[in-house]
Amino acid sequence: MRITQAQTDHLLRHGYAIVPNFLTPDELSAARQNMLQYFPTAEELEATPQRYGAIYEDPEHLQVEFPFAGEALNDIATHPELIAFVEKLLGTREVLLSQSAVWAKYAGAGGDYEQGLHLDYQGNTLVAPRDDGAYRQVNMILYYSDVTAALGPTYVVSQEKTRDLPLWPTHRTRKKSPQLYEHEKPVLAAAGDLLVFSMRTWHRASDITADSGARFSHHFIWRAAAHAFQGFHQWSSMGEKPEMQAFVERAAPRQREVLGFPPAGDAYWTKETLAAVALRYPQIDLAPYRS
Ligand SMILES: O=C(O)CCC(=O)C(=O)O
Repeated sequence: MRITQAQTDHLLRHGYAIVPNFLTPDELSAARQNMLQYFPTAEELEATPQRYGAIYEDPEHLQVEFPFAGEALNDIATHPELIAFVEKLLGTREVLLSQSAVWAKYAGAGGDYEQGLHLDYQGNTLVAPRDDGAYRQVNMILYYSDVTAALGPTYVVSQEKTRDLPLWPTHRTRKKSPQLYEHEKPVLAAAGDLLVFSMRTWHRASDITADSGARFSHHFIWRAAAHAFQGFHQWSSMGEKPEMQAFVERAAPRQREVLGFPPAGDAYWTKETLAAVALRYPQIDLAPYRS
């Protein structure tokens, strides 16, 4: 496993863990290439700002959601190492990708990226987060560029400092909760590093103070399939997108399963459904579902 037991122990104790070099150099390079289908490099933006008016109009919302055009970002979102880690942590094989979005931030584009310390659960569960077993949701940020102190690092607060803090309200200002901010730490990351954290972990994005450069990141949330009171996306709502068509046709069965696609052996698969799904996805290999 690329995420070690020591890193898992750190996550359980502090509510976050940093996994250096989670991605191989080839995976990182493919992810960066894929990002460039959506966003220019910092150099390109600085050299030809006139081409990218939309970036300057709304620099704080340069986010794109799964499914992506291309293969690398989709494959990383459904990476077998991420799936295996979440399965182990939640103690169940029935896990779902709940959210996957890439995000670009640029120095000098006029964006204010500073956030207050917060928890993410308001949009991800109808109740309040639990961190035990399959109730846990797993948040991740995978960095596709180096994140120095000046390039908007994520700040996290160890749960050792916040166990007695009520989970509501989910946002705390520096003015009202200065003691919480005293415990925050920046996650200075190299491209390819992964931050794993919990729905109960106070964290925030910070501003880019560098004069030039870009921060590219990929944000994920995972959950157990059993808990419909949790969840951000129902992936079937993206079923009309050509990117989803391409992904479903090309992906391995396990990659499809973490979107909610029925596994091989599921009672859903009959002669009739096999024929209908083959019509919908002409390129899919349905052999695993036939046996
Ligand atoms: O991008 C980051 O470093 C953190 C983002 C974040 O916490 C959020 O948008 O909720």
